[in-house]
Amino acid sequence: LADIRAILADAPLYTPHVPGTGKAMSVRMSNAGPLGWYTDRAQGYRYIERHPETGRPWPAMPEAGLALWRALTGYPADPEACLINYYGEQAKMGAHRDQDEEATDAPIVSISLGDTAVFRIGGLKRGGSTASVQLASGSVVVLSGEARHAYHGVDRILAGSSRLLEDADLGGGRFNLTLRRVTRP
Ligand code: MD3
Ligand code: FE
Repeated sequence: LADIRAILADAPLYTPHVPGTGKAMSVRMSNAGPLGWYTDRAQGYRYIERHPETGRPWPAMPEAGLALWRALTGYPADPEACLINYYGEQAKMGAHRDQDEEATDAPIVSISLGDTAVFRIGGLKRGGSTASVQLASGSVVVLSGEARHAYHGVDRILAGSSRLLEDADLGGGRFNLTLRRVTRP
């Protein structure tokens, strides 16, 4: 959490926008590492090297995240992006697949802090059966193999389920960090 606060002090949370419609997403985001995930109305989903508002390079990838990646994945190269999602009480994320990475063989490591999320995971095609899983504070999930390319989303946040973020300026909510290899090593 201290690492996240230091990152956000340099690279503030921004509001991403859906390509085409320009609708604001309810999740606010920032990144650490050489690349950061970003989307706006005109240019859509992509990885960029600098914060869209400050113009500065993203802050360094947190060492604790790198250590988790190396211990858990066995992947022969380090992650290039640490996407930080912040969910307020009303935020959610619709069903989608993560497909903006060229390294399609690399897993994704997810770290959750703060309020519990009701997460949903399906299969490789939209509209199949799904399972609901709660991601509580401290949950670390490695998405690899077929699951890496499955549809998934966040149905809702269980407001008040964790006290971890409540004394902060954000006043509760949830952080999720995803570590991603973007380019092919
Ligand atoms: C399952 N984030 O940022 S993390 C995302 O809780 C995203 O903020 C969610 O989906 C969150 O793209 C979920 C867990 C996760 C990450 C990637 C996956 C689950 C996944 C990729 C494939 C399948
Ligand atoms: Fe995702």
